[in-house]
Amino acid sequence: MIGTKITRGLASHFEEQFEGLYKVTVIGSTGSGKTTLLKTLVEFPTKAIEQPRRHQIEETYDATYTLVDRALRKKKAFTTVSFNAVGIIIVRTTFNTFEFHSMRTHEQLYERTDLETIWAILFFDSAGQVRFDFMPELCVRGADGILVFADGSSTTSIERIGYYLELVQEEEVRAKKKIPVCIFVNKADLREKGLFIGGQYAKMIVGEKYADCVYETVGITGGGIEEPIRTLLNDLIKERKKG
Ligand SMILES: Nc1nc2c(ncn2[C@@H]2O[C@H](COP(=O)(O)OP(=O)(O)OP(=O)(O)O)[C@@H](O)[C@H]2O)c(=O)[nH]1
Ligand SMILES: [Mg+2]
Repeated sequence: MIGTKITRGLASHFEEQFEGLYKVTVIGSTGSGKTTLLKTLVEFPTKAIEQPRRHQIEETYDATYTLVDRALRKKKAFTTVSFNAVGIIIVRTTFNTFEFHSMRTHEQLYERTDLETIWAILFFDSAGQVRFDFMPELCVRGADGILVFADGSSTTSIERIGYYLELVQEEEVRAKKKIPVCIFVNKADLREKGLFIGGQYAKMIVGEKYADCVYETVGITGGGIEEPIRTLLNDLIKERKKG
């Protein structure tokens, strides 16, 4: 099992504080910013699973990919062509601040006395292109929590949230448990350029059941994620205690 040595280490050093290992799956249409946002949390290698993005080809074959931000089209960008398991240790300190650490650096935490709660999260970053639709389907299996991304500058990407939520609901039925979800309507920085459609439209699409799970985020800086991450982490603990 991935991370077993690390989780054992954390459990033995932090008997009270360590809440265990959780699988959090990250799904959403291509170009919505899944990999970008995860990279603001910790550094991780992507060379083997990212390939150069071919904007024009994706726009032809992927209805959710309509790049309105011209600056992005010129930029050298990548797309995930597999899934990437990224291990992140998230800690809440006694000052109620959050920190993100790569699992590789777990030993550096052992000296710390200011850690109140510790989660080991295995984020499954999946490929968003429609030709890889089997990937999110596989990755939601056994997930403890799910992050659904949409490109907030694309109506088709926002509308596709509904498809991903169906996968979540199917998995809830299969696993016979509730799976906490956060919906990130990403690229909120594009509001300045008048290109951001916004969370309100997403709330309408997802309906009452999920409206409170919708957040506007900025993937390139990690902006807007603190509140949803806090909520998700607490919900993960709650759901595990129930099960
Ligand atoms: N303006 C802006 N651009 C963003 C933001 N987040 C991501 N991007 C850009 O959007 C592009 C796609 O981001 P990725 O992180 O590769 O998207 P992805 O969801 O991982 O896409 P796939 O791997 O194809 O499923 C990149 O060029 C990012 O720099 C954001 O918050 N604002
Ligand atoms: Mg990606």
